[in-house]
Amino acid sequence: TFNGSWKVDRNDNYEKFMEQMGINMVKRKLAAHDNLKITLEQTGDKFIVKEVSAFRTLDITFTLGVNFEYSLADGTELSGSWVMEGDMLKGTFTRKDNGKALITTRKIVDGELVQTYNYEGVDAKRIFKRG
Ligand code: MYR
Repeated sequence: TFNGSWKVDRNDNYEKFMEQMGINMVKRKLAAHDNLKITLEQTGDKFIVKEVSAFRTLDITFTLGVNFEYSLADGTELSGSWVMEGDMLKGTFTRKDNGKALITTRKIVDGELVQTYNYEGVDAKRIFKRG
């Protein structure tokens, strides 16, 4: 189960990914140490995600397979949805400003929540521990 609170522990290639997203160096440096904490609460097909970081606090609700809007901390707007593929959550989002795809997945691996990101050929991961 994904339910519970997760604190980011480490990143893999996240700065390169943010660079590919067009985020400037100052913001990348800040975002690499954003102390992101997400709390996931799944009930059937519905999720409530509480996101807390150095930048902001927000609640997101979505239903698997149903499109919703999400804005990144820098204001970039995405639209897309999450689906379950086996025991993995897969999110397919589109940037509203340029139409390009951002693909993300969440999976529990050895008790950690591994979130992958792909944008325009660059892959990254953020790995969260319970807490
Ligand atoms: C959620 O489930 O947490 C809400 C929806 C998330 C949508 C996709 C998240 C992509 C985040 C990319 C961060 C990029 C920073 C440049």
